[in-house]
Amino acid sequence: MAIHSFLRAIIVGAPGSGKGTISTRIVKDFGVKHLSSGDLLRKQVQEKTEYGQQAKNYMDAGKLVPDDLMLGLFMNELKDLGDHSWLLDGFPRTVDQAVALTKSKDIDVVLNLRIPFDVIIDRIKGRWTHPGSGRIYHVDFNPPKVPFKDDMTGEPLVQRDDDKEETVKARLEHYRHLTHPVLQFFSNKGMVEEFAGTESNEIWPRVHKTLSHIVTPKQYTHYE
Ligand code: G5P
Ligand code: MG
Repeated sequence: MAIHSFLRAIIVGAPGSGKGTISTRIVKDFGVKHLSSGDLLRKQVQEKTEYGQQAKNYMDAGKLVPDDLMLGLFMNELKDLGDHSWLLDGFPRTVDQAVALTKSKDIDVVLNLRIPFDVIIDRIKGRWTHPGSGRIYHVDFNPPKVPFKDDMTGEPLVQRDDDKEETVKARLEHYRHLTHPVLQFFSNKGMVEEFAGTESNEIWPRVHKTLSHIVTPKQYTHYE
């Protein structure tokens, strides 16, 4: 694949597969703009906007937010990306979303994280997030410097409302039924790169190598 001047990528994977974790590393090494649909929705919920109030019930039940609502919110954000490298995390999640996206944007690669479901349940139990920035921690894997406080701001960390075990199971079911066809959609176009494993630290160098064939990294960071 030829080296491009900027990167247009999508990261896909089940809830808790490490999309946010790997995205943070891609942002750092490749200087891309990261657009997370979940972070965008949680911001709307926090700010009690019309979008947020409609989306919250679906999110708390572990269901996908309806396409018309999601497209209204996300496609608007996409307009501002211009000629910048970008990475979409959590979008598209249905075939209708994928069709709408590919009508307006070219995509270089779809990164698919394949993590066993039993590993995921354990990970989500230990996740804490900083609501203001979306920064993610884990009690063992990636603990904050001060327990339950964000490293950058010192503000309290919270557990996501949709991280209760029953809700996580519902999210995994919806993933199986609705998002799998999205992968098929992109596979048919030859765009999907698969990353199977149980550890983000082991997957990350492979993701880095794949992306380095598309764009030149801004910096090289090595993770143990
Ligand atoms: P989100 O916000 O997109 P999900 O469900 O797709 O949510 P989630 O939960 O954010 O995905 P992730 O980003 O894939 O998971 O995973 P992560 O946060 O990086 O890692 C999970 C935890 O494991 C963290 O604590 C991390 O530190 C830890 N971890 C990572 N790697 C390792 C490791 O190697 N070892 C260990 N021990 N730990 C590790 O969507 C939320 C909701 O928004 C709506 C839906 O309602 C959805 O349910 N939504 C949409 N609805 C419709 N259409 C869309 N496009 C939508 N997008 C969002
Ligand atoms: Mg995430």
